[in-house]
Amino acid sequence: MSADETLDRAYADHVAALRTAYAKALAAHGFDAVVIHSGSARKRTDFDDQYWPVRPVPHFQHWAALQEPDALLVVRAAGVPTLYRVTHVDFWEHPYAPEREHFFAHFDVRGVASVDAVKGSLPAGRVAFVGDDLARAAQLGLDAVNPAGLVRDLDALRVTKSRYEVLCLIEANRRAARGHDAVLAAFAAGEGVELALHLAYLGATSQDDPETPYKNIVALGSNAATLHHVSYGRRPTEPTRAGAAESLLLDAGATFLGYCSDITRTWVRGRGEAAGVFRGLVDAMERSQRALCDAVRVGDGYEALHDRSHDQLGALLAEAGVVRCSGAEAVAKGITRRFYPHGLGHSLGLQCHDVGCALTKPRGDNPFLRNTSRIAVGQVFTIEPGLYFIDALLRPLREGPDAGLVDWSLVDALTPFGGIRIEDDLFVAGDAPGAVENLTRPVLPVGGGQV
Ligand SMILES: [Mn+2]
Repeated sequence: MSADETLDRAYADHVAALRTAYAKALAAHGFDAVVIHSGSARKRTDFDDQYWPVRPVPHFQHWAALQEPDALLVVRAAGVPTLYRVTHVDFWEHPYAPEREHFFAHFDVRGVASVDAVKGSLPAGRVAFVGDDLARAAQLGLDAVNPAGLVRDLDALRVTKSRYEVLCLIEANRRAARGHDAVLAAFAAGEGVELALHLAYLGATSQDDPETPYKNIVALGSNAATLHHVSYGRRPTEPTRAGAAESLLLDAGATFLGYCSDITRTWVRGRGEAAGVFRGLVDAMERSQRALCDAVRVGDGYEALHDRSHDQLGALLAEAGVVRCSGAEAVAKGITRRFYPHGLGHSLGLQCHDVGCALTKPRGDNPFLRNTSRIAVGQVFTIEPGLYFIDALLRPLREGPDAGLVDWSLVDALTPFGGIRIEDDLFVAGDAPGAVENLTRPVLPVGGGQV
């Protein structure tokens, strides 16, 4: 079977399962049908006439890989769903053509002149509206807008991924890998302008900036200490100009049929004492990240894995001499949380931070953890431990009673390198220990290191 046939068949199973699951959810909440609106273009500001490209609502994309405003999918308790597409007569612009057309055959597709034209064709009975343009719900005369119970059940369907969705996530990883390879090559060749690296990534992945799953994080040197560094430098950095050692943190993904990849790599070029220590830390973080990926077990809490990432970071900081206490003490005193403030990872799918894995709050000392679920077959999530030299977070430690537990001259020497994050996307394919598939490493084998 060709890859295209495999994807088509997997989609047929995906949509059949969705129809069954939607019928159940509709019945559970007393609805006869649901209208899912793809979305509307949003204005960049109220004071001009420019719009952002539409990013379809995920419930819509769960069915149809169609990046088109004002498409309406009507799903009833039984029968083939109806897909209404507004046939725009617009000589200013028109929407993206879908990358693949495999989904059309699974819907009763109808062209309409406007959203208003759908109103008379809505199913009888109680009809819910799911979407983010509430004006459209009003236009259609629907007042059950994003009903909480129904939306919760529909979101739950996105937590475990179908074979089709995993194939899309694999392709999204493959595309992102091309970008990471291109940026690494440019960095290795001496490129020291963040904007140039960002544009190289877009070019290699054939993505326009608004199409990426999230804004690329392209950080040279100390900018890596800004966790979401997206204000790219437009001139060569100081170390590049001086021919000194430099680090690069690239956190960037790609989309395929609406599904996202989310990958981070950290590199260092050049030599010198501090660069050597930093490289050693990158290598240690790489080993730690791989060990965490290997430790994923069905039935365990993800938060326990996050705690384990702090234990490993504590050991690693002690080993490198960054802390002058045991790793366990560094964790117990909250020191590792000053070097690694974010969570170990998050659910991934149609949204970069996908739904369903953060239904309960994390413990108070893990405020930014976005996955508190029990690890289950079918989940896709990231594993992305980090280590950073963030002045604002380290200052209270430096000025507090535990200051003596840190080698500050070493911290100061490492601060120009910003930080380290290594991130892969994992699919829990089965409940045996070896049944967790890393979707990233087959296409991007190394997490970082010296170039
Ligand atoms: Mn991530």
